[in-house]
Amino acid sequence: MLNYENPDRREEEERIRDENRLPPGQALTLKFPVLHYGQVPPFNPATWDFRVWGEVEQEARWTWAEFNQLPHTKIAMDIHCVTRWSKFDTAWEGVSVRMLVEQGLIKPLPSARFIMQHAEYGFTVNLPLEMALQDNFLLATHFNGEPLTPDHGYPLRGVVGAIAERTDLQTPYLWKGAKWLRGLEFMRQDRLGFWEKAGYHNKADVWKEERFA
Ligand SMILES: Nc1nc2c(c(=O)[nH]1)N[C@H]1C(S)=C(S)[C@@H](COP(=O)(O)O)O[C@H]1N2
Ligand SMILES: [Mo]
Repeated sequence: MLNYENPDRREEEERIRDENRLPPGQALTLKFPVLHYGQVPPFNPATWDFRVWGEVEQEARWTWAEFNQLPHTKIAMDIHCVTRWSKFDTAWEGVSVRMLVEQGLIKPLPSARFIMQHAEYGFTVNLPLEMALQDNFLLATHFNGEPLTPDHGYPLRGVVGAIAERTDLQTPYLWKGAKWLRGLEFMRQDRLGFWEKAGYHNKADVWKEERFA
């Protein structure tokens, strides 16, 4: 997958390593590999919705048109895949869960401590609520200024990565963001998502190399 002979790639990797942004066991890629289980789902803007339920004061349901009216934000992140590729300075745009909470659009109950991302075809990913509220977790609609491509999660995906110089944030591997996301369930107790049940590490910290359980 990675072209180790590409001099640009090697040079870039050295620069990034010098900046202490290359986690252990990772290699820089200039490409954007596609990884998922199963098929790329179709998208119908007339029937698509995004739901919020569980440990919240009030359940929410937004149509695609409504979702696009929510406040959007942009962040740049380094993303790290458990299969050992990392991609640096990727630009994302979308909706921040923290902002939804701050603006009262989602009101988690005090009992809410974890979230489950629910995607098409029953795919799931769990995260501590604390991490979903960090600046480095986004419900993303755009990558590098363009709508997501179908194989990267169009129209909406969770995405999580490292923000350079924000050493205060925990950074999990990229699988902790679900492509083709359709909802968030707020939970009292943790439950394992799809890859976590398959043996991936529940915490998935890239700096601790928490790849597999
Ligand atoms: N719906 C869905 N989302 C998913 C997955 C999946 O199998 N299904 N795989 C995860 C994994 S293992 C990775 S590494 C990233 C890959 O994202 P990318 O294809 O945009 O590189 O998506 C994550 N999100
Ligand atoms: Mo992955």
